[in-house]
Amino acid sequence: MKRNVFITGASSGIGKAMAYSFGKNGDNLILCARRQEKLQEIKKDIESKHDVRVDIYELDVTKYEKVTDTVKEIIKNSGEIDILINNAGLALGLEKFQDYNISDIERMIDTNIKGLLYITREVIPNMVKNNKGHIINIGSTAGVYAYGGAAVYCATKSAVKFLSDGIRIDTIDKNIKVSTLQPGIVETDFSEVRFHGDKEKAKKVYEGIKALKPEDIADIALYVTNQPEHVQISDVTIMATKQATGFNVHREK
Ligand code: NDP
Ligand code: 8X3
Repeated sequence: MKRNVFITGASSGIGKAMAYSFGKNGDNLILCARRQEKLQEIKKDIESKHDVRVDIYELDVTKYEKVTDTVKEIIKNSGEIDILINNAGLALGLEKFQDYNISDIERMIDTNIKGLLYITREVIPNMVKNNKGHIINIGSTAGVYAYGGAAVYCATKSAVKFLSDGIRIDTIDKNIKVSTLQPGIVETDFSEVRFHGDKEKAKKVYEGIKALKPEDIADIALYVTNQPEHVQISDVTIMATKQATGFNVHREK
């Protein structure tokens, strides 16, 4: 049976790679992000390669009313959501907390915490009613090991881990699985977004280390969802071989 997999932030990086891996696995996809032109291209490409249905929705996860309307529309169009992957997220800035721009702080909290909560709060009642579902939340090694210049980003990803744990407890009597994936450095547009479009600065983050690829995380997400019904993978932390903790990275000169 084809599963309906709803991925937020599917227009680039890890979300896009997950769309391809679940599509290849034969799952129907519900993809959302703000950039529609990117989602259009992904839909066209995946539908041309695999016998799956790809529905796309323009959605900013920070807008609560839009989230409620969109989730209603998705359920009307696709039926049940079997797997929800809360991936949309970002870091903004890398500076001492005392120097941080307040709008960057608010956007990280609004996207990484409130956006994830809005989506999950709208999707989960049906999972509870149907007594079935899987929620995968994308945390980060930043939620496990704080590092300098990223206090707020680290706090948002730590919140993701504890939200997952709390939701898992609250749905313990249902056949609902909740998994947190916590990647280390993955080479995506993440750093370009963090540095407000500064490509040179972004490139340096990935210099001298063979970083993870978005496909590495997508493979693991698929594995986590392909376990027998009685097996729940609660947490996975994934790092490049030359990364030992959130901030301990070995770079070749
Ligand atoms: P990208 O910048 O490549 O992708 C981020 C995705 O999030 C885009 O599809 C973007 O879509 C979407 N997004 C951002 N803000 C919103 C919003 N308000 N509403 C809807 N969608 C939004 O980065 P990554 O793929 O690396 O990041 C994906 C997730 O992985 C994030 O949660 C990030 O924190 C996490 N992560 C990344 C790591 C890394 O090293 N790259 C490591 C650990 C975790 P659009 O702009 O079109 O809306
Ligand atoms: C992204 C990984 O190490 O840049 O969550 O914070 S890191």
